[in-house]
Amino acid sequence: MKAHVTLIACLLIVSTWAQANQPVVVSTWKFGMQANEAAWEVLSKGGRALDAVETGVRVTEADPNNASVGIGGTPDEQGNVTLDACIMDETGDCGSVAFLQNILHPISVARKVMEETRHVMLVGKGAEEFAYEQGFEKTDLLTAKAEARWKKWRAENEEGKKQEINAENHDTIGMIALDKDGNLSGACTTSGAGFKIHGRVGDSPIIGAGMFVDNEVGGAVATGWGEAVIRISGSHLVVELMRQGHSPTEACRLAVERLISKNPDWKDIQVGFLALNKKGEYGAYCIQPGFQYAAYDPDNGNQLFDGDSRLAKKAN
Ligand code: SD4
Repeated sequence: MKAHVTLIACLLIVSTWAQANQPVVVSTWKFGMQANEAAWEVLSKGGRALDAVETGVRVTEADPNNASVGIGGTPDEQGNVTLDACIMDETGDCGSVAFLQNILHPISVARKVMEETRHVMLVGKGAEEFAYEQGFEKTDLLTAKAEARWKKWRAENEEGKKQEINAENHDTIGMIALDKDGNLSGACTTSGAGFKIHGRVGDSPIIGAGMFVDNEVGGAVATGWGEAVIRISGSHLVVELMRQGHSPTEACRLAVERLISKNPDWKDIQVGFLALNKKGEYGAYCIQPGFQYAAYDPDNGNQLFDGDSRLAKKAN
């Protein structure tokens, strides 16, 4: 009997080891390294994935030198910084804000929408008023550097000219975390496409497009030209592909192939997907070379990776 109990205990320990690489946090772009450090502070103390992703992306939102997230973000064609963000937890609960102005941490407003209202998404003036009601302060998000970029752009471009997503213009932070209890959450926050039409909203605050989490399967985030991501419900597609048994990298690759099939202008745009599954495995795939992501896990620490890309692999 005693031997029996010992055997069961050993099996349980081994199966826990084999179960998952956790906690883990992954996020988009090089600045994801810094955001991961903040998220790891939460995860390594046994904290919840939801708290980790909110804490992590707030670092990027507060960085005035990041030209595509939070303060210092590139304005729209009229010179307004307008922000989009969303958050999702392990129960499938989610919150989102879009076209939000004058608020430093849209991700935290999105979390308040999730936790304090019966809605999922608030936009524009309504979202801003809600933020003030929740105690957020009014902040001028247009830095001198961003204003100078806008003035230069205005001098060089006709109004309404299509803005290409290029190396300087795609810095959204998307983050997915798996905590020690095996629960997943995700966050995504951005100032969107630089010099966009006033009122334009991209994929980043759209649950299922810019970010999606299913606690049974995994989570995914998108970065790049949001219009193309919305057309295929990109992050939801990546999660569904993982549900079908594909690895995170393969799921991201198949989603990029789907996106290519629906967007004839795909060679002119950049889109990248990043995914983390329930086992703690992660991977990414993008159209153009150059997309990087950061991953922090207990075995390897915080590392920066180059996402595989379609145009690096095939000469079309
Ligand atoms: C958007 N997807 O608003 C965002 C922009 C972005 O990396 O990801 N930049 O379309």
